[in-house]
Amino acid sequence: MSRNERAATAGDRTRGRLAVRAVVLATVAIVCVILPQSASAVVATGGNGRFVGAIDWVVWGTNNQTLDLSGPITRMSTSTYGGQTLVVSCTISNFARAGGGTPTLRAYRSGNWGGDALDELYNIGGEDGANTLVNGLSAFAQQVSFDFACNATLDGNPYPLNGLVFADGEQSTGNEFVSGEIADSATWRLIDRNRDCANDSRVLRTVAGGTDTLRLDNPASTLCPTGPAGVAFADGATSGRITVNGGGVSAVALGAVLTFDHGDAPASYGDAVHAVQFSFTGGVPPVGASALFGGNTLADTTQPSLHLGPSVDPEAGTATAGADGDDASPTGAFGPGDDETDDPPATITVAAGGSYTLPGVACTGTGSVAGWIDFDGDGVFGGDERSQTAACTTGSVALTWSVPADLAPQPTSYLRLRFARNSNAAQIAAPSGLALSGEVEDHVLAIALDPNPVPLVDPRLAGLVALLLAMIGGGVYSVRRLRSSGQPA
Ligand SMILES: [Ca+2]
Ligand SMILES: [Ca+2]
Ligand SMILES: [Ca+2]
Ligand SMILES: [Ca+2]
Repeated sequence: MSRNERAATAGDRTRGRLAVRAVVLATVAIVCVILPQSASAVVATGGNGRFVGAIDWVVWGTNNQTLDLSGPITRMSTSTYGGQTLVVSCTISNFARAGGGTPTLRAYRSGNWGGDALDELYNIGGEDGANTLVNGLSAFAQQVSFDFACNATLDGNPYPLNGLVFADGEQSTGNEFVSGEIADSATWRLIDRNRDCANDSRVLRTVAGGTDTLRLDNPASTLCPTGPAGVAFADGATSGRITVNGGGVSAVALGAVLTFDHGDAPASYGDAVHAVQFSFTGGVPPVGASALFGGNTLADTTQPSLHLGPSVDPEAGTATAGADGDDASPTGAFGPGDDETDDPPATITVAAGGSYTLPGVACTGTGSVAGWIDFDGDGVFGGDERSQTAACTTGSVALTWSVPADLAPQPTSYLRLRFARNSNAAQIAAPSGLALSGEVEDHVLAIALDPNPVPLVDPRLAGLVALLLAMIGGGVYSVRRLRSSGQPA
């Protein structure tokens, strides 16, 4: 081939590759437009926020990705709890730019700007440049408004979301702000905030025309090297309208609070999961202008109505040999880290065919309690290792087991306790799986063999035995009488 032919062939190959690439890109683009993007739930794994691990942040794209605002954008996050699939779906739509013109929104990674505070509170991989959590929606040098609406389903059935998280994802200064407008039947609560100097920013709350609008801004530009910035919760609202005003860049972040309690016995015992829905109290900013730090307090959580022991706390689930992963979780906004303080005896002494009763299992709320003990030490809670179902009416219950014949004394075994609303009692028939209320607690214990077991006698048999003994006793008495009277026995 001549140099020219080679060049022509190489050019054809390049054009061919480009054509194929264009078709692939067009196909990907079409798929992205047609299908709502679905991905695993994204929660922060680091940061000093009060709800790290509990907020499912909506990820709108890769960092700085420009979003196609020609139609609604839906993002779905999927997580699995006890074999059931929870899908949180959020849609933004009806985009408008103040003053006319084409609105532009980009996915934003808090930390792109060194003054951002959200990445100090909630991040993956670290703060600032190390953060890989892209949970913001940013506008640059324009004011963009849009509707948002979120819902959740569990295995296809509606799952209640109590509200949505709304956060300042960048650092607001001058005319910059993020605002959220919800129905005034719902309640704005401040749940988190961050700054690294004394300077304060502003919270502006406006209630008018059936709506309640919260705006986070900093018109005096009293900035810290980081922040100040706030995080709020739209309590009772899962839809509304957001406005992001960027002088330079400004960003908002949205998320849902998902809280579940998991067992912490070794994984072989199965994943016992309970949905624990906390409510918030307090933290409502005053109507009008107030200082984010100086004029406000943060909301507190309220314990769910059902829990074992003093409290329940949510966590991702930490199976450990000591069944203490939950016990060791740090104290936070959901209460004490160790919510499993009512330990069973270190050693229980039992005999095969006997019974064992664990008294004083503390429970708050009205519901059903059941327990499992791995009596045979096979690493599984068998059907014959379950106690009865005890009715809790707030206080405590006693759980009783019939000890299986294949009892194996052992230094390390496990107790699992599950508690659920009576309407969810069927969900604690098994030692694993999801229950929509209550709590699971796992504890370690040793099983010792009782050398002198009290024989278990069926009450009906006991009556028969007493009768037989009476008859035998009567016979001996008659023989003695006959002997003492000199008559032949
Ligand atoms: Ca827990
Ligand atoms: Ca535990
Ligand atoms: Ca507890
Ligand atoms: Ca077992």
